[in-house]
Amino acid sequence: MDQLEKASQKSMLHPKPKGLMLQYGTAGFRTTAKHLDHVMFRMGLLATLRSRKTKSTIGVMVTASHNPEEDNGLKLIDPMGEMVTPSWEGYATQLANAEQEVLCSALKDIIEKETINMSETASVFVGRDTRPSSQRLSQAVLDGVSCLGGQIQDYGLVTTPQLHYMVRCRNTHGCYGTDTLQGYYQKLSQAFIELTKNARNHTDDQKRLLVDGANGIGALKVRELEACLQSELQMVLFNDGSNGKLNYLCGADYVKVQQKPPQGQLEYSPWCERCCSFDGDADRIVYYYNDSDGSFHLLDGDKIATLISTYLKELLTQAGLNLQIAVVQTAYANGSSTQYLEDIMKVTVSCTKTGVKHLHHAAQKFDIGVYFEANGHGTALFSEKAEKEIQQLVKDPNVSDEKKHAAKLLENTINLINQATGDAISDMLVIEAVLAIRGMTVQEWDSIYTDLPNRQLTVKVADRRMIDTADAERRAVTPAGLQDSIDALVKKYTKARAFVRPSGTEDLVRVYAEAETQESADVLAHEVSLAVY
Ligand code: NG1
Ligand code: ZN
Repeated sequence: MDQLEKASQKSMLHPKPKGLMLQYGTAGFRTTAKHLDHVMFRMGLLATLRSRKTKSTIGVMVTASHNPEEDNGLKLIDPMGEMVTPSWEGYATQLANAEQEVLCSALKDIIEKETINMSETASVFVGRDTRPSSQRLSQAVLDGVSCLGGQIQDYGLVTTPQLHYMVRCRNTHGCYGTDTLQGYYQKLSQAFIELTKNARNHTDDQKRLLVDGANGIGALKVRELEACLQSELQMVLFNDGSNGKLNYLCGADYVKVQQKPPQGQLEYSPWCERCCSFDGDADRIVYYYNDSDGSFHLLDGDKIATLISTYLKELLTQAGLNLQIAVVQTAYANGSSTQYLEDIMKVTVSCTKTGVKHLHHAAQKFDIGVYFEANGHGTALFSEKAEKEIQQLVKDPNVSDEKKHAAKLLENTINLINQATGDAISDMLVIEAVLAIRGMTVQEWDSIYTDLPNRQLTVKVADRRMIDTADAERRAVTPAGLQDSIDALVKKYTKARAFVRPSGTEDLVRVYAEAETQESADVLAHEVSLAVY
């Protein structure tokens, strides 16, 4: 196996710090950028093997999303643009942690277990975010791919969801779209312009949206998109990277966790103006506005899921289509959102573990599955059956104008959605289109239901793996007695709920609490975090 020996030799140029152990977690590898060169090279090798195994193009994205600028990370993208399958996450961890002497045999192991034909062609798409370390690290990925003879397409600076989109386009041979940035912008903007033709009172004021680019890749890409939107959306970009640090005091994660506006917002925004924040790789989005009394209102992933699912449900009814629509959430979903969706909207709600791959998988079980994490990462998935029925209705000469109109709206909405993964740009356009079609203000959207006050905290512990959870992470199974303590604390408050879980991306434990008042939620979160020690 010549290629493997060459790869193993080349890997000495990307040395692994002895003893360093990293894990492919919920969002791939993620740690300080200086520890990642060897991981990148090896993931270039692994992506090439995965491509041979699947006979498809595989994606490698270099990013650490909402984490600090000094960090970096990597995600592997499977053929349909989804996160890599779990068994290969295991290989990723093994390969990243193999010491130099055993790297060759670690590669051989994977090839044998997966019966990979090394003479197959291989193709890998690579993308990166704007972190200073990303260019160097993505070069290490490219080295890995070329070392095993894989073909490379280096997209350079792209958002994470743009790379997912490219992979899906390539592997569906153009049925999903064209695998270029221009193809992406054209697909989305055409659908958006078609949809906003149905807008009510679409004045310039209503077309205005403030966009916090988190000083990252999303800001660059919003600028590129702008030219295609024919002024149907007038974005005022701030935190565009010109004088701020990536994710620092800005971006979707900051706004969601701190429950306050990002730095810079007030300079641009009059009271009540609609604003949104992307995260550092533009796969998350949250909306917000400041009230005339100065209070801050957050519209997070739960509010987004509610807006999108109610809009889709209404269109299905108008179109007379009998398709099952469901919303997939995690334990972090605000209790009010779940209650509204189940009791008022009569929509099926399912709860999964944190991490987009779990939500994505659960959403695939329905005709239409809308999934969002509360932090704003999500999208909607349409089954083949759903897409076919909608397309047939659009073409059917014997249906009423009302039904045809609803079917066309559904068809354009499908084209506007990035079904490969959650996508801040695509989600933003969907939300803007829905608000425009319904003639709805951000305040009206916000008033659909009222969030229960909530608080998220983190706790540093010696070993976060001592906490094991069940029931979609809503209950702690170990250590013994912890869940009983949480239950006893929760009982003290009205409409309260709390849970703890080990983070899948950082070395800490996360605590979540919600209750009838902000004070109760804050105290409960604090009390629960003390119970974790
Ligand atoms: P962890 O660190 O496992 O909580 C965080 C987010 C997830 C997901 C991943 C990947 C929260 C509470 N957790 O995971 O939802 O987005 O990062 O980015 O927001
Ligand atoms: Zn992200």
